[in-house]
Amino acid sequence: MRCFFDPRQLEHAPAQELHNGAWVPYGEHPGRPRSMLAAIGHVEPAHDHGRAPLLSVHPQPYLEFLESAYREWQAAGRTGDASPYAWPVVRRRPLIHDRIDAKLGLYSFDATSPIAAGTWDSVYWSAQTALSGLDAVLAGENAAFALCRPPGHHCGADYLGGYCYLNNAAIAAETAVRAGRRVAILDVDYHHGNGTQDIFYARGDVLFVSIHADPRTDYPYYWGHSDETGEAEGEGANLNLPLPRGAAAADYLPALEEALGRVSVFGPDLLVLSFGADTFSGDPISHFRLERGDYPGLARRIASLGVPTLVVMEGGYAVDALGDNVAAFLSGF
Ligand code: OKP
Ligand code: ZN
Repeated sequence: MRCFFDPRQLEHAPAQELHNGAWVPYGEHPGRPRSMLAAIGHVEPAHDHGRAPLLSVHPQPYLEFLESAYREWQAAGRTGDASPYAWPVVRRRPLIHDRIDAKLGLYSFDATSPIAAGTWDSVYWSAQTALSGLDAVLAGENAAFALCRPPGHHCGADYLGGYCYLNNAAIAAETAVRAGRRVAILDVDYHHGNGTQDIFYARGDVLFVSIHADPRTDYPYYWGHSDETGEAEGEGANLNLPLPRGAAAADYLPALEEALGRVSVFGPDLLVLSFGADTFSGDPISHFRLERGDYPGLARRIASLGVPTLVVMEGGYAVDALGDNVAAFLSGF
């Protein structure tokens, strides 16, 4: 399978201060792509598609914020990485904000995603990697793998969060729609893809289906519940299939059958698969029990739809096992 990755995606490397004052890499770090690169072997660099496809999902002021946030944080005399800490939740109203601290809260929904010196370059090239994988599928490949990192499925059109800054899967999906394809998105990361859901929630022309840990117990808590079915034109084009903690392959497979059934009825000619390997039993922040040996079969079942598929990388934090788990999954295509 053709695989895509750009070395600039390694530059995003926020640090996290522990209670004892020590600094460690935070949860989503460059060791993740390194593990996948070691297992996959051959990757092709991304082509630069410019900003237009990013702007098809994300508004210009949000992109300007992402690109300048670290610089503005430093210019304000702050040290370390820029990270939101105050949000306009109570009696919010539209205001013009100049202060970087205020902008961070305006353009985020949580505090898990710091902006460091290399963040903009990494997220820009992560999106370009998704677009480069899409080119391969549009050109006739049955499947391609976009080794996107940082991931994207938690961020919405104008907010970051959950280690995500640009929604790579949504950018690829929207670009495919504009190329005339009928697009379904299937999200099999452990966590609900709340950002992708939000971007397409009122759209009937793009199907979003997600299998994930029940948000009553797991991040992102406020989205991913089974009664979220879409709105307006998009009513019925959103399907959430939450599973309880502890779910193993025998529990996962029926949900996958239901998800694929819905995808089949929708009748896409292109599938964007948001793939997270954090469904693995050994994942340090997740609680499903899929094993490496389960991944090829899951992938084969998805591939059996016969729909050209762009696999977009999302989460997966058991770093030592990550590359081999991803390679196992890709071997099923
Ligand atoms: C991103 B993706 C850990 C809290 C982590 C954020 C999880 C983001 C997951 N102490 N909360 O969906 O894999
Ligand atoms: Zn995840």
